[in-house]
Amino acid sequence: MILSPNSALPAAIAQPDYDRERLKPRIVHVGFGAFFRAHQAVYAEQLANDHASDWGYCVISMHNGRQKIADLQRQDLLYTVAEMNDTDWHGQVIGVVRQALHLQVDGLDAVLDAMAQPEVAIVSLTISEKGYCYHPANGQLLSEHPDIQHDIVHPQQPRSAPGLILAALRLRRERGLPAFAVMSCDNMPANGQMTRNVLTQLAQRQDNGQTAWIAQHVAFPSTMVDRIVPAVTAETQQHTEALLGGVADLLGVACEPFRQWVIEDNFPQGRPQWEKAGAELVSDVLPYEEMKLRMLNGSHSFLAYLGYLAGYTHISDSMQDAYFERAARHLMLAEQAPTLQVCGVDLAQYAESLLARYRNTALKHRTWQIAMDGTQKLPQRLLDAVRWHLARDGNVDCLALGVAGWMRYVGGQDEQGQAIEISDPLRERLANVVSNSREGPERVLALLQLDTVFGHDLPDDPRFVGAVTDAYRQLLTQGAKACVAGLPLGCSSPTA
Ligand code: CS2
Repeated sequence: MILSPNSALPAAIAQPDYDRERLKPRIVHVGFGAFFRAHQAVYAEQLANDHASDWGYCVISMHNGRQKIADLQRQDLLYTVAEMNDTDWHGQVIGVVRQALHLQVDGLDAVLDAMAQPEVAIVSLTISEKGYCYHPANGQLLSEHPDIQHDIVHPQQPRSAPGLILAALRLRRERGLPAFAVMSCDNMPANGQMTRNVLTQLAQRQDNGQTAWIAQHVAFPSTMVDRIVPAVTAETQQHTEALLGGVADLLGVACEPFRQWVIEDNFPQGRPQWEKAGAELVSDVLPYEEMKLRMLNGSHSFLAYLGYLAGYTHISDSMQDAYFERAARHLMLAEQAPTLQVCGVDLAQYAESLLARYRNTALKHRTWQIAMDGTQKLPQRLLDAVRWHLARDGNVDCLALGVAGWMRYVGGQDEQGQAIEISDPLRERLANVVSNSREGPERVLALLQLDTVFGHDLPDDPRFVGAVTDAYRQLLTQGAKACVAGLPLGCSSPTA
């Protein structure tokens, strides 16, 4: 039996306590992944339950996730979110999705029509870094991306998410409707500004007179989103089924109890009252985004690469190693925190709260999962802070070891000589660089030539190149565990 509105669920499971018919799909969300289900949808659910909000969602998947959309439809657009800590799980059924479409199944016209409904005020996105088709090192449109090349020539048949949004905006304009706000909920600094850059540059290349209209009418609020939502496993599904008293949920997600959302308050066509569900609406999100990207995501990536190489399957496993915990704390406080400008946050306390979240053994957050897409993640997670320190002649030991860990990881073989399955949009390019360079410093130099990751400045900086090469050499000779244990962590760091 699968989840439906008539399922008899245990009393402990919270269920929609509002008339779902009353909700309108006023937000179209592109990217119906686990993160959206466990984050933004949960805020909307709280608003519908406790504050009579009528803000519902239309969710769209573009390429992957056919089965997910079909499953969602089978479950009358319901699914469960389970919050887990070391001792228990707490489940809640989410009912705010009112419509679900798949670009390849339902077709472009249906998708564009949903995005061009008068009540749509916001299009939000969780398409991961690579979905924006941007250049991670400089934040501009990656015009050589094959989907962008396609969308430049065929604006009416978009393949990329930026192309889809432009086509929907064009349709709204033709129908005489107001624009919608475009809200990125992915982990990049200034994600609103970046989304604006990408859309505007693609519109310019398409050359159909949309650029000025976009500049005038489309808002691109930035956001900082935070909740650890590991990929769903068979174990999660079984656990969810037990929680639901034997009812199966094909879309259940499980996550940590913590959630945070900081949103730039810039929604000309209106927005839900997210603040009533605990979100922070601010005028400038960047300091929060940088804090989260560098302290949380930066240490996550560090733990992912070094932890994977050291044989730790999950982040919580790496936290059992006192040297890994010490290194993560040092990275956060000595190498990332000084680079931040956020006010009114106790960063030492923030670091401790992150480490406590990482220790949650129920999460089973795989280092391999976080290690994915490193070419899209390194710039904002580690390299921005590297640049900050280089400009001040500061110490980058941990940051350099994190970068070297990534290089060793994309080499494709772990410390036992077993193959590593690399998942990255530049996978082939990485494999090429690896097979055409000799193991050791030569490989470091070859990987540093990836300009969408390192830009042109870092490969030219002897201090950075030296630090990464040293760390890489040590990784080869001593292994990840010993390198992390041997980090010289006493050094003082400059302050802003
Ligand atoms: C993680 C993030 O997979 C990753 O790269 O670092 O998904 C992280 O769990 C979230 O950003 C937490 O909010």
